[in-house]
Amino acid sequence: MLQRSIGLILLFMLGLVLAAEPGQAGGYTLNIWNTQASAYNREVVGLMTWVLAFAALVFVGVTGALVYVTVKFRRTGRETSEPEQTHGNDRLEVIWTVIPTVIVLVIFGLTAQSMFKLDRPPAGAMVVEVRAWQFWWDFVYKETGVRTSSELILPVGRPVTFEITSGTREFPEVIHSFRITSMVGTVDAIPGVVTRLSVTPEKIGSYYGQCVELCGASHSNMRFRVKVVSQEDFDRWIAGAAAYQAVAPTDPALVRGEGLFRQQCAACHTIRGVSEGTINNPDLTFFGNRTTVGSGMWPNRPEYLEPWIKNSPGMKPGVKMPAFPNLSDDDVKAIAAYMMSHRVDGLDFSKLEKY
Ligand code: HEC
Ligand SMILES: [Cu+2]
Repeated sequence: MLQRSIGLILLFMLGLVLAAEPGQAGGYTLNIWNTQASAYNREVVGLMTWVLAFAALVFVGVTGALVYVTVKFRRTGRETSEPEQTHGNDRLEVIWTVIPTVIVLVIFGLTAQSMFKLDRPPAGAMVVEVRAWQFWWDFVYKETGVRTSSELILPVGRPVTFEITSGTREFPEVIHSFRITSMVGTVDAIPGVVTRLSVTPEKIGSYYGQCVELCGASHSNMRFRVKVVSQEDFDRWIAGAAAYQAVAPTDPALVRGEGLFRQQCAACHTIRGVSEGTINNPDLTFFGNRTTVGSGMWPNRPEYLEPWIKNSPGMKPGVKMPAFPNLSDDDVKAIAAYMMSHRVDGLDFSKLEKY
C-alpha cells in the first residue's frame, strides 16, 4: 500500500514537471532562465542550478532511503516475534546533520559571492529613476530629466542603474516590487526609500516587466515594458524626447481632441507643452510611441484605447482614473487620436522580438 502510494506520488510529480510549459503572455516568454539578456540573469541561473542540483540530491537521497526502509523492513507475514528495536544511531545522526550543514554553507557562500558581484554598481551606468504607483510605473532618465510612464527605452550594451522607490511624501503609496522577468529582478519599491538594481541589457528586444509584490486590487495588472534598442535608436529617442514640444493641431478632429483633453484629463495627466498634470498620474507625452495601454496590459490599438478612456475602472479593478460616462463615442475617438499624435517620430517599437 505504502509503496504504491509513493509510486503514485512520484509519477504525479514527474507528470507535473513534464506538463509544465514556460509562461506565455501575449508572445512573451517570461523566462527567468533566459541567459542571453544579461549577465545578471546568467549569474542567477548559475545559482539556481546549484540550488536545484542540491535539492535533487536531497530528494533522491531521502526518497531512496524511504523506499529502501519501506521495502527492506516490511512485514512479510513470516515473522515469529517482534523485530529488534533500535533507539538512536550516533553515526547516522552525525551524517544527516553534517551533510545538510555543508549544503547550506556551500549555497550560502555561492549566494554571498553572487550578491557582492551583482550589487556593485557598474561604472558609467545610466541612471533611471523608477517610481511605483498603484497600478503603474513611472520612469525618469536622470541625465536628461525625460519622463516616460509604463514603457522604458534603453540602449543595448550600456549599464543602467535603476533607483527604485514608491510614491512620494505628498502622495503616499504601498510597497511594490520591480522585476523585468527575462532580464533582471527583483527589488522592492518601498515608500521613502531608494533601492537599487543594476543591469546591462545585452540583447535588443521588448521585455516584460511586472509588479511582484501584492499591492492591491490590480496588482496583477501592474505591468510595464522595457524596449532595448540599438544605441543609434536610443540616441534618436532621447534627443527627440528631450526636445519635444507639442504643436497646436490644425486637423479639426485633433483640435476637438485637444479641447476635450484640456477639460477632462489635463488636471491629472502631463503632455509636455500642453498640460501640467501631477506626479501621481502617468505622463502621456509620448503616448503615440506606446505599444501598450493600461500600463502594459493591452495592445495600444483603438479597440483597447477607446474603451479605456471611456471606462478604465471597467477594465482594471481599483484603477485611480475615473470613468467618463459623459464622453460620447466621437469624443473618445477624438481624444484617442489626439493622444496618439504625441510622439517622437521615426521610431517604431512594436516590431521588437519579445522576451
Ligand atoms: C483623477 C486623475 C485622472 C484623470 C482625470 C484622468 N486620468 Fe488617465 N490615468 C490616471 C491614472 C492614475 C492612470 C494609471 C492607471 C493604471 O494603469 O493604474 C491613468 C492612465 C491613463 C492611460 C493609460 C496610460 C498607460 O500608461 O498605459 C491613458 C491613455 C489615460 N489615462 C488617458 C486619460 C484620458 C484621455 C483622460 C481624460 C478623458 C484621463 N486619462 C483622465 C488618472 C487620471
Ligand atoms: Cu504593485
